[in-house]
Order: sequence, then C-alpha cells, then structure tokens
Amino acid sequence: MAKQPASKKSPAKSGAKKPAAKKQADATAAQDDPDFVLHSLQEEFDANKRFDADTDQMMEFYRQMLLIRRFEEKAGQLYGLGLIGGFCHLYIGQEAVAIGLQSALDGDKDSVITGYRDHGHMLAYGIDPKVIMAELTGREAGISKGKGGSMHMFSTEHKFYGGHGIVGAQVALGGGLALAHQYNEDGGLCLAYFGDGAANQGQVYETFNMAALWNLPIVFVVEDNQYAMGTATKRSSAETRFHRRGTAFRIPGMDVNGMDVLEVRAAAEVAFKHVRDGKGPVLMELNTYRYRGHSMSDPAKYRTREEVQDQRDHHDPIERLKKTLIETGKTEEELKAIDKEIRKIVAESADFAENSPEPAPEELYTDVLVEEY
Ligand SMILES: Cc1ncc(C[n+]2csc(CCOP(=O)(O)OP(=O)(O)O)c2C)c(N)n1
Ligand SMILES: [Mg+2]
Repeated sequence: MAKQPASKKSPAKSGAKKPAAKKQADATAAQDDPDFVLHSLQEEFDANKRFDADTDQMMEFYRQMLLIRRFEEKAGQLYGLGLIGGFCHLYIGQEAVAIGLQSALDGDKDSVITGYRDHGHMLAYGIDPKVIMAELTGREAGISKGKGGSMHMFSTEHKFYGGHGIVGAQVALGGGLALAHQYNEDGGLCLAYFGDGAANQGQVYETFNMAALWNLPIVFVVEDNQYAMGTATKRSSAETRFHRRGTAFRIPGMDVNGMDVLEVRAAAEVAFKHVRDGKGPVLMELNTYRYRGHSMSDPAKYRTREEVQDQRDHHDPIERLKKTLIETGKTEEELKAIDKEIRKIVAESADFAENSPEPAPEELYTDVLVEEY
C-alpha cells in the first residue's frame, strides 16, 4: 500500500504561526518505520512493572491516596447533610490512578484535563483541600469561586483545565491543549483522562486521529472503573480492552493495573518518556473500580454487595501499599498516625467550607466571557 506523501500529513497549513515542520517530518518517519510496533511500550513496561520508589516516596503516595479517600468520604457526608448541591461523583477506589500518573508530571509544563469525577485529580496536585471543599459547597473561597462546584473545578495556575460535565468532551479539549504545547514549543504534555463509557464517543476517535497525525504530546488515559453510570463495560463495549483502541490510529497502548500505585507510576514513566521524546500520543488503560455509586444519587443496584466487597478486600490500592510499607519496616502505628493527621486536615477543610460565605450575587456576571464585547 502506497504511503501518503509527507506533505499530505501536515496539519493546518496556512494560519499556523509557527508550523512545527521538523516535528511533522519526525511523525512521518515514525509512521513509516517498519519496526514501529504498537505494543512496544507494553513490552518495555512489562519488563519492569514496579516503580522503584524509596520509602519516603511510598509514604508520600500513601498520604496522598489516603487524603483523597478521606476527603471523598467527608464530601459524601456533606452531601448527605445537604451542604453540597448538584451532582457529586466520588473517586473512592480509583486513588492510585491520579496519584501514580500525576506524581510523574512536570508541574511547570504539563497540563491535565478530566471529566466530572475530578476531586482526586485536584488533590493529587497538592492543592489545599480547603479550597476544594469550599468549591464543593459553593463558597466564595472555592477554587472556582464557588461557581463551578464538584464537576467544574479549574486551576490555570496548576495547568488543570477541568472538570467537564459533557462525557468525552475533555478528550477533544485535551487534544487542543496538546496542540498548544506543540505550537508554543513549551515542552509540556497533556494528560487527558476519560472513562470507559466516554471511550465509546465519536469525538474520542476524531481526537485520536488528529493527535496521531499531528504527533501531538498527549497521553490518553481511560480510567476503566468497570461501569458507566449503571452499565457494566461488558454490556456497553464491543472491545473492553481499551488500550487496543488506538490501533487504527497507530497509537501505542498500555494495559495497566490501576489499583497499584507503583505499577501506575512505572507505566507513567514509560508513557511520558515516549511522548516527551516527540514520538506522539500514547493510550493507557487503567483498570480500576469505583466503590461508590456513579454519583451520590445512585443506589448502585446494578451490582452485588459481594462484588464491591471483593474489590475492597482484595484489590484496594491503599491497603496494597500499606502492606508493602509494613514489609519495608513501617509500623501500623506510624501509618495510623498518618491517617489521624489526614482526618484532621479533612475535618478542617469541611469546617472552613461550612463557615465560608457564599459568593455575592454580582459574581453571576463575572467569568462568563474571557473578554468583554
Ligand atoms: C455527552 C453526554 N452524554 C451523556 C451524559 C450523561 N452521563 C454522565 S456520566 C455518564 C457515564 C460516563 O461513564 P464513564 O465514562 O465510564 O465515566 P465514570 O463516571 O465511570 O467515571 C453519562 C452517560 C453526559 N454527561 N454527557
Ligand atoms: Mg466508568
């Protein structure tokens, strides 16, 4: 089969201020490389699936995952008390994904975008839990001034671009962020998270095509938590091995246990290096599980209690790391002390949120448009 001439592979030709000509040529070279294999990254990852963390690093991962867990439990309570309005999607069970991946980012350069299940991704940046809880409860001190709520958190300071309620939309927007990284030559990559349900959206594949064609610096992450609302992946998806779905676009895939933070981090090292080396997008499938219902209003009757209990008992990411830490000489007491400290931080964030004022009514008219017309 004849290959496309190089010129046909170029992105938008005219309006581009700085056409990344060299990168385009590289992209074509990669596509024409007869040795290019879609599972090459998987093989590299399989050769060493455990990130070589020292005890301090593991303790930090433990702290961060526990912070997400306790924060989300508290958010669930506040929702029950009527202090959180609208929708609220908890991240309990999925903590190792955000921590394993985001701990490998370059905070000064890289961008992140996700869907509405976004509290954990914010906390993974080390953003103060107080401003996140204030956002959830719709307070002025919240990170989006209390106007975004649970689903629309945002921090340009951290290059965190939301927080999106339209399933799958963040993938196309992530493609745009990656194009900006390439265009501005800032050396950053975009980490675009989406769910197993979102993975069936058409715009995801349009983005895959353009990202591969233009060799964009983007890591696509499918957080396969086994359900899209009440529908199990096997009932909604013809191909549940999501990492294979980039094959048609020559995007290498990686299959990762999202319940093991050290495995997630090891996978991140391989994927991010590939993208940073200018070799184009990667598709990662992170196999995980959400313990709670889709949102706070979901009684989760579509699965058995035993199924959830089995995940908690045998696959919990925090318990898994705790076991490793104890094997390396940490004591139960030391780990309990961390939990106590985190519960205090979370309780303080809830107090702060409850005692903060709501935004003034005039705020309804701000932040609507970027500029005035
Ligand atoms: C375009 C669009 N269609 C439908 C919905 C309603 N909806 C909200 S979440 C959701 C399920 C998405 O599941 P998944 O992508 O697996 O993400 P998860 O909630 O499991 O994190 C649906 C269908 C929506 N918000 N946007
Ligand atoms: Mg899902």
